[in-house]
Amino acid sequence: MRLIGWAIALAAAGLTPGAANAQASGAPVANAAAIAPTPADNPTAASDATKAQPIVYGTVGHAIPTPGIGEPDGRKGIQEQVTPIGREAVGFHDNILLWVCAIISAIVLGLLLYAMVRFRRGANPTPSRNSHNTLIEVIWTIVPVMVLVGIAIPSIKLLRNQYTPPPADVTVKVTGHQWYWSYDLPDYGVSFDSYMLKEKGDPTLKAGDRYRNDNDGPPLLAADERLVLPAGKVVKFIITADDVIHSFAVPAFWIKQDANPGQLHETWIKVDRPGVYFGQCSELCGARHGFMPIAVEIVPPAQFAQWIAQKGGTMPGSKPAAPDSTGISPVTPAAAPAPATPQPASQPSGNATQPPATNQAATAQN
Ligand SMILES: [Cu+2]
Repeated sequence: MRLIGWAIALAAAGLTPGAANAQASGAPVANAAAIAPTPADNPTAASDATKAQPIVYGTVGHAIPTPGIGEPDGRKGIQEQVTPIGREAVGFHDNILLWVCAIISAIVLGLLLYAMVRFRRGANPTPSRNSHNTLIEVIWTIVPVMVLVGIAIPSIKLLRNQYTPPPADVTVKVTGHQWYWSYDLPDYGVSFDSYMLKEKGDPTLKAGDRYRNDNDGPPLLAADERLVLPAGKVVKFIITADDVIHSFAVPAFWIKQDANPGQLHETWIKVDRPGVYFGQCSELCGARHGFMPIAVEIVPPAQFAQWIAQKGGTMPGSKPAAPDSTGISPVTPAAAPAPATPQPASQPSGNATQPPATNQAATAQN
């Protein structure tokens, strides 16, 4: 709901032509009631516009988000965490930091009140003229130092865990652009771009363009292509940008990593709970900074293989150490049941069948 508030604010400020227009024309962007019940009013849209193929909500890449999970829903506090690091960090925040803050505040407030009453002019007409007390000075130096050290130890432990990832099962290269994200899974031969889904009334929508509906996610967070990743696997993100500084942030994963041109930064997640999780670019990167959301869908590994096949990629593990016999082996998306038409057209990159993993294995064997 807060998001919607922002949408209203932005629309009011005329910052987003689409939103502004939608609002002017009485379209529902900013209306809570409109957000919830609207059914899948526009599953497909892109009839003749190239990539067609009807979207079936609830299938891989189009899972329906759970309200309040992986997206803001107006509650105060930190989003429910779904990674080990996120849970550790929230535990640290809730069970240690908040208590330390509360206790210190209470003690200081108590001392202030005590001094105000006990040493008021009426009760204490001739004030003490002492200006030093070694014992008290030692105490008020040592105690804060101990508090800081007490906070620093779990804090540094958390940072260390965050920056020493376990070996990765899946590696994703994330590139920030003005103003969209692109994702590469080099081990699977999959590359694609991900754009925000515009609202229905947006005047910049071209004929046949798909627009957002509630099964895609909340306004400003839903993306046309989600990054689909397997549950229970360690996923390493290698993050960069190709124009200005962006930041790849998904609150439910406890990740926020700057994407700098010319640099590779790294972070990781391991999510056991399948679901859809949203994030946003979190470094002011230009006029449409607010319109480059991140949508990650976590699915069971079998469905991940299916998604890879849909994207025209191959599962590296799908041919167990077969490479030596017939030089050219990467025969197969065999792993995947390949549900509908594999649908190439949509990705520009050279992602057909990709031999590199196999070649490596072959050379390693020779
Ligand atoms: Cu950005």
